[in-house]
Amino acid sequence: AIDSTIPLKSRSLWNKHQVKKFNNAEAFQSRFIDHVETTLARSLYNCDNLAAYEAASMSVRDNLIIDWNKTQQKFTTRDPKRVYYLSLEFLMGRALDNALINMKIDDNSVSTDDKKSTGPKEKSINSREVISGALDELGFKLEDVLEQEPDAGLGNGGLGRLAACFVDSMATENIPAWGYGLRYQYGIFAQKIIDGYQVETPDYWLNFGNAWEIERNEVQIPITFYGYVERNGTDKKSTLTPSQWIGGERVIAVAYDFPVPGYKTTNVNNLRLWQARPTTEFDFAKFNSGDYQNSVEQQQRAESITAVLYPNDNFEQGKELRLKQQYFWCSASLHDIVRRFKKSKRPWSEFPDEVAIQLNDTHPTLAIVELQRILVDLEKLDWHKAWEIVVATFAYTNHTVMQEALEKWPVGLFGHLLPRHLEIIYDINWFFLQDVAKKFPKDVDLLSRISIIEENGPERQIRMAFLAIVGSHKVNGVAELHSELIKKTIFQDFVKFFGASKFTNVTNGITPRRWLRQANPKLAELIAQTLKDPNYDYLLDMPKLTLLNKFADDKKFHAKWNEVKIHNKLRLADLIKKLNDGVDIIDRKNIATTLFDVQVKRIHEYKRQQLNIFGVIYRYLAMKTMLQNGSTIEEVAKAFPRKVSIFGGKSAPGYYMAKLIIKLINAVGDVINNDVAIGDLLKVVFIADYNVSKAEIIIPASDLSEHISTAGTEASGTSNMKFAMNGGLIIGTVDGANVEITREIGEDNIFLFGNLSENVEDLRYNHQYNPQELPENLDKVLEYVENGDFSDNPSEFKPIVDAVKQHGDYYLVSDDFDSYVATQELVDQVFHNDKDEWIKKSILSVANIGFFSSDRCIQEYAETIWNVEPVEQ
Ligand code: T68
Repeated sequence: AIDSTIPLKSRSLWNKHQVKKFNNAEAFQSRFIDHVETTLARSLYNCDNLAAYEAASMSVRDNLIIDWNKTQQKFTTRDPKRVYYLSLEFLMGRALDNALINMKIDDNSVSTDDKKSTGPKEKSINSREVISGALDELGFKLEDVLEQEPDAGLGNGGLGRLAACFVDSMATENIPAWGYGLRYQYGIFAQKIIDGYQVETPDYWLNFGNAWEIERNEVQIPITFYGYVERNGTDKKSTLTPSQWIGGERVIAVAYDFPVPGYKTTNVNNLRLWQARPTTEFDFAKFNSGDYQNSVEQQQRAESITAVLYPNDNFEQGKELRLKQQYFWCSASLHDIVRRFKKSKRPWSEFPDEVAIQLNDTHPTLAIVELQRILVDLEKLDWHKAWEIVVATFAYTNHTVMQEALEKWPVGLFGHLLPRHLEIIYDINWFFLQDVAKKFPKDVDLLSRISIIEENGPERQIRMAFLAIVGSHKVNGVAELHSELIKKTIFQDFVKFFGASKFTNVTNGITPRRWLRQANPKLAELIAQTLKDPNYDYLLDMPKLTLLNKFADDKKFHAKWNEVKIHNKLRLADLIKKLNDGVDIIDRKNIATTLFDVQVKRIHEYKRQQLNIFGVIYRYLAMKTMLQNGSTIEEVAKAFPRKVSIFGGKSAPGYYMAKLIIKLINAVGDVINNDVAIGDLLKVVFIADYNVSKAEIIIPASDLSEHISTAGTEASGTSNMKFAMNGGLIIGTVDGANVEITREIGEDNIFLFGNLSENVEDLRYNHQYNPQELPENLDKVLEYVENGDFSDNPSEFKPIVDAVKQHGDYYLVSDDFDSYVATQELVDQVFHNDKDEWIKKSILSVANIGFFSSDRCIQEYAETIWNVEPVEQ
C-alpha cells in the first residue's frame, strides 16, 4: 500500500473480511473466549474475575471501536464543524457498566418475524442483560466482574466529573466532538483514614493495563520548552512579525484514545489523552562530554510531565511542573486540531467555521496563545487576522469566583519556560489596553485593573482568567447565580468594556445514564414501568419525568418508591460494613426509619463540613442533656429521631484546615458511635476514599443531602442534581444551582436556610470590626470542641474553633448556624412524623429534575456558544 491507501483491486478482499460487531450472547461469548485465550493467554482453568473483566471489556471495546471507526470516517467525509473540549481533568469512573448501558446492539439471532412483532411498547434488546446472561452461562456474575474495574480517577471533583458527563452527552447527542486531556499515570490519590487522619496513597490505576484505551504510537507530536526567541523578519525588533522559538528541551506527546459511546446511537466519539515520552533524539554534546548518566536522566524527566494529577480542588499552587503540563497538553492538542483542519484545504479565515474550542476553566488558556503563535510564526498570518480567528474559535467556562482558585503565573517562571508565549501575551495585552484606553480615556485606574498583567505585588503576574476572556468570544458561568456574580465582581470591568452579551450562563447538568440508570437500576426501572417506557427512552428526554407528578399522592406508588429507597439504603449499609472491617454501624432492622443524612464532596472550608459536624455535636449534646435531666430514651428518641450522618470526601494533601476537619468528624464519630447511652439513635460515618464508583452507591441511598456552602462560593454544585434525581431531598443554602433546583422542583420540596449572597460582604465586614457575638447554641458546641472532649490532645481542634471565634469567621458559620439547626429540626419532623409528605417531596424532586440532564446543557452550548449541529446517523 502506497500512502497508506489500499489499492482498488485489494479492497473487495478487505470488505469480505470486514470485522463484525457481536450482536447476541453467543457471539459475545465467542469473542470473550477468544480474548481470554489469545489476548490474555489464559484458559478456562485459570480465568478469574479480573481476567473475565478484562476479556469482557476488550470484547465490548471491539464493538465500540467498529462504531468509532464508522463515526470518525463519517466525520471525515462530511466535514462538519467540530467541538474540542479541553479539560485537564476527566473524572470518568468505571467504563464497562457504562458501555453496557450505552452500547446499542441489534440482535441478529432474533428472526425478522420476531422483530416485526416488537411493537413500540415492547422491550428492545438491552446489551447489559444480554451480557449478564452470557457471562452467567460462562460461570461469572456480572456484578463481580464489574467490581474488578479500577476507577479512572483523572480529576479532583466537580470540574472533572462535569467534563465526563459532557463527553457522554456530546456522544449521545451525535455532536462531532473530541475531548482532549492528559493521561496521568497516577490519578487522584486513594484516601486512607488512619487514626481518624487522612493519609494519601498513590493511585497507580494502570497497574493491570487498561482495556479501554488505544495506544496510538503513530500519533506523536514534538513539544518544546525553554530556549530563546530569534527574529528573522526585516523588523527584528517587532515581536509581531514571525519569530523563531529555539527550544531548549523537547519531549514527545503520544496519543491514547478512549472511545466514548453515546446512548441509543452508534455514534462513538473520542477522548484523546496525551502522555509524555522522551524523544529518541540523541544529545551528542552531552554524550561527547562523557555525561551519559545526565543525558539519560534528562530523558527520564520527560515522563514526569504526565506522571501525576495535581490533587487540588478550587486552589492554584503555581508550580512550574503544572505549567509544563498545561503547555504540553495545549500544544499537542492544538497541533492535532490544526493538522486535521489543514486536510480540508480551506483558507485560514474559515478555521472558526470548522473548529470550536471550549476551555474548561483557565487551565487550557495557553491554547489561545499557542494558536496565535502557530498562525503568526508558523503560518505567517498577519497578527490581527490571526487574532480575529483565535477569538472566534475559543470560548471559556469559569467555575469559581474565589481568589485563591484563580490562576496567576509569575512572568519570570513563565518567560523562562515559554519565552515566545510571554512575548505574545504582552502583545495581546498591549493591543487590548489600547482599545480600553480608547474607549475609556478618562479612567486611569481601569487600565491597571483590567490588564492581563498584574503589576502590583513583588512580582508581575499573568492573570489567566483575563487572558481567557480577551481571547474568547464567549465566557460562561455554570449556574445562574454564579454567572450573574462573575459579571458583578471579578469580571466587572470586562462587562463594561466588551458589553454584557459576551457573558452568558449555561447551568450545569449530569448524565442520567450513569447517575440514574447505572447508579440506581431499581429506581430507573420503576420509572420506566410507570412511564410505560420499557426501552428507557426517557433517559434521552428527561423533562418527560414530569409524568411522575400525577403519582405524587398515589399511596400504592409511594410504597414502591419507598421500597426502592430501602433497597438502596441496605446496599449502602453493606458498603459501610465492608469498609468497617465487617462490623455494622447501622441498625438494619430500623433502616426505613433511620434518616440517612449525607454530605459527600471535596473537603473545603467554603463547603462547610464544619457546619454539618457542629450541627451533629449540637444534636448529641442536646440528647445527652435530656438524659441527664431525667428523660427516658423514648423521650429522647421522640425529640431526636434516628439518624446517620454520613460524610465522605478528600482534602487536598496540603490543606491543613480541611484535614483537621476530617479528623474532627472521625473523632466525633468515635465518641458518638460508642456512647451506649444514646444507642442507635445517632451515628456518624466517614466513608474513606470517596470516588465515582462509591458515589454510585452512596447517592441513591440518601434521604437527605447537604449542599451548605457559604452563599456565593459554590459556583454550581452538581451532586445536588444527582441526589435530587435519585429521590433524595436537599438541605442547602441559596447558592449555585440550588437556586434553580428550587425553581424547578418547587420550594416546598427543598430545605433552604441561611444568609443570601448579597449580604455576605457586609457580614464579613461586621466580623472584622465588631467583637464576635456567637449564637448561644454554637457557643456551647465550640466550647465542647475546644475543651478537648474529642481528642487526647486538648488543643487539637483549636484552629477550627479559632477560625470562627478569632479569625473573622470568613465562611459565616456563626451567621448561619441557628438557621441550619432550625431547618434540620424541620427535616426531622417531616421525615419522622409525615412520611407520606416526605415521599411526595421525593417523587416531586425526581419528576421535575429533568432540566439538569447534561443533554440539555450540551444543547445550550451547541446552539449559543459553539454553533454546531448534530451529525445525522
Ligand atoms: C467546581 N470546581 C465548582 N474545581 O467548585 C463547582 N479547581 O461548584 C462546580 O459545580 C463544578 O466545578 C463544575 O462546574 C472544581 O471542581 C476543581 O476541581 C479545580 C481543579 C484544579 C484547579 C482548580
